[in-house]
Amino acid sequence: MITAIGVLSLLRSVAALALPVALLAVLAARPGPAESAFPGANGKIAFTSTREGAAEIFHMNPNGNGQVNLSNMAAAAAVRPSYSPDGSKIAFYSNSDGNDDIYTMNADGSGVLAALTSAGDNYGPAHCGAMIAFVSNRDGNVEVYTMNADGSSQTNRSMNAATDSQPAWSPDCSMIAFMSLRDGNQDIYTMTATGVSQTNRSMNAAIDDSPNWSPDGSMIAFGSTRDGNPEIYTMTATGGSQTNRSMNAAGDYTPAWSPVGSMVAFSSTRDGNFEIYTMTASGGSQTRLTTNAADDFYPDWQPLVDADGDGLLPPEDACPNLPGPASNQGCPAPGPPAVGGIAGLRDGPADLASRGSDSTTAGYAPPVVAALAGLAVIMAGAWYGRRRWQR
Ligand SMILES: [Ca+2]
Ligand SMILES: [Ca+2]
Ligand SMILES: [Ca+2]
Ligand SMILES: [Ca+2]
Repeated sequence: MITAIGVLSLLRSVAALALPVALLAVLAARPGPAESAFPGANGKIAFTSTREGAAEIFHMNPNGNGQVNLSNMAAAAAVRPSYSPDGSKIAFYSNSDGNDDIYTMNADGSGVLAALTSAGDNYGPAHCGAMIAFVSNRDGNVEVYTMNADGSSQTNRSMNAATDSQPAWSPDCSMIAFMSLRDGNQDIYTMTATGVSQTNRSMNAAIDDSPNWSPDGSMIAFGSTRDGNPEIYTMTATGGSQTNRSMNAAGDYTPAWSPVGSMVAFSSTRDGNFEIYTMTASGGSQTRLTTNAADDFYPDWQPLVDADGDGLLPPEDACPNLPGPASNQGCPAPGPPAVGGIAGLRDGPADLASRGSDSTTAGYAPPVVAALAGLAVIMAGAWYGRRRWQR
């Protein structure tokens, strides 16, 4: 069941995006987005949408095709996806247990863990693999916290009486950008992962919010109203070269850098309601990806990483994150980089052939074994996906 407090808290988040600029100025200090951009190939774009009633987390291809509800929280809501650096996990927040708490799931929507937080309202997560940054009001005012990915060691890092929210990791997880009201208006700050060296980087009297670090660590994209309406800006990570990139009279919000670094996803109301767009990092080629009368907002871009060094990326690399042969259930042992890999399969013939006599595939023609293994993975995935999505 959703409590009134949970609904209000969630609506407050959604309303902050849907209200006119004047009200946004008042509400933008409330729960907001937190983004993380990590280097890799460009994977899916996850976002929040109200198209099926309560807010849910969807993903889509970077061209807008294949829009799928990943969270399926039924009557509850799931908001603000944040991919882990290897693209395999999504942190989000939900009111499914009555108040806003941080959850994680696999990037395909499976494996939702129990709430990682409990006391207070907890929202705006930013995943960094071993660590998750998030926002909580548990200590009496809004602060940026970090915790381990299993929910342990929840620690207040901002430690300031003003509102501190919207954490975003630097790509090496050593720094956190965030929004704070401590200097009298919303500005972008940076601090170390343990809260040291908190520094105002945007230094502008207008609203500056929703920071998102570029995958090479050199730039921060953010939202600002300094030119009279909400726009997407970029600046260097120390606050230099602050530049309006979206340049559109409508509201433009919540930038999310692509893992390759050349593109930025964002949400905009320019076509009458909240939709997801992409543009180049300098503001070119602004393109709408969603076309739905409901609100589509809070994009985050999935990094695709060759975690085991075999030269293949997910989804072709079906088991990219499992360590050595002993724990590689259902997956071939990691081998040297594949030479001439087969599209759609984890390993190429050269990789399989290099394993020698300890390979369980000895005696079979390598391409046939690889094809059968790939087919089994695809069928298992399809079965699991159908089972989950039909709930
Ligand atoms: Ca605070
Ligand atoms: Ca400001
Ligand atoms: Ca604008
Ligand atoms: Ca829409």
